[in-house]
Amino acid sequence: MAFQLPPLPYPKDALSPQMSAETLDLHHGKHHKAYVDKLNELVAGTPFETQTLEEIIRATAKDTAKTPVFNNAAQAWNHDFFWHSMKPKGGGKPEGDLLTRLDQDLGGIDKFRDAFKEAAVGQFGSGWVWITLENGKLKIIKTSNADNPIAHNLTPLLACDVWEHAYYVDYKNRRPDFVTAFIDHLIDWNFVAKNLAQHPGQKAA
Ligand code: MN3
Repeated sequence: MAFQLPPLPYPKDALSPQMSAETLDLHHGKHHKAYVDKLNELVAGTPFETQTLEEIIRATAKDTAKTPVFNNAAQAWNHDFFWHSMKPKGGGKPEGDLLTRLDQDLGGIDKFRDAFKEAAVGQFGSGWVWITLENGKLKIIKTSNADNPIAHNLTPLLACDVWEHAYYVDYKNRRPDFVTAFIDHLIDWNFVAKNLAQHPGQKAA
């Protein structure tokens, strides 16, 4: 059973004007699809064919002979996670346990905004910015190219794609404006809370 391109969790025009239908058409329909198609090509007839994306990512993360498989499996996973990190009329502030954790671990929503933006702008070239869970604490990290938290045994909670293809149609070279719009209008904090709740063993005491 070949890997499939998962559908977007909302209509293509649902994130407009912060992320246009044109961007989603290209980013999901062309870029994300290309990673899935390439992965299928690379794993055909190998044991990876029957594994999950997460299993492939863990198995190939440190194997330089398998870099193309890692890159395409990770990008296939990263993009699906990114689509679910956003929702129409998202942004604002999280609630409940997640808000407490954000206050404790990241110094509150304003400090989070600054640190997340700094990480996004500071990522040289292509990559991703994440909220992860590390040793029971929320943490902001950035990764290059296809690299992701799963490859480092961290738990991803939120992803923002900062490859140029994520924002060039709507923001040209203005990555900071894209990331500000992502934080203020697109983040689905319920998705973050749901991911956090799946790791109760890592909750703060
Ligand atoms: Mn992308």
